[in-house]
Amino acid sequence: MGGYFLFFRDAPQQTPSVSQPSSQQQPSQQPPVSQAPAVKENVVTYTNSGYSPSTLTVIKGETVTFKNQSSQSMWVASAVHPSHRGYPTTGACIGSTFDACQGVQPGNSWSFKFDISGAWKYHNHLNPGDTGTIDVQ
Ligand SMILES: [Cu+2]
Repeated sequence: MGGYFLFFRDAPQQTPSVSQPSSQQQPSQQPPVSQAPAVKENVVTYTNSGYSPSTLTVIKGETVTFKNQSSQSMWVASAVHPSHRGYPTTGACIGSTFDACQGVQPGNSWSFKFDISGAWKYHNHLNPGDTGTIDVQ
């Protein structure tokens, strides 16, 4: 008399794998965080009537560009003429490093980065009556 055994293989339970959404897409996507900040340009324009604006306020560490749109050369230099020692740095041509150290031709410009807080007066060394102030905060 033959018998047979039924072997029940205890197969691992195959739970149906929960199908996950391949990528959960958020309805509201955030814009990229690393957007370059809008470049704020600090410009002083020099014309035959002088510097404009006469006082420019900037943040410490910012750079100011002096554009010569006059018909004469423009030599931006720290007050006080002629020692140019108002801006408290040294090592340039006369006194402070806040000094173009040469005439900037019409149509050209000269830039300086202000790392020290204060209200810094300057003038056109070639026409010392033309003055202005950079207020560094
Ligand atoms: Cu001067």
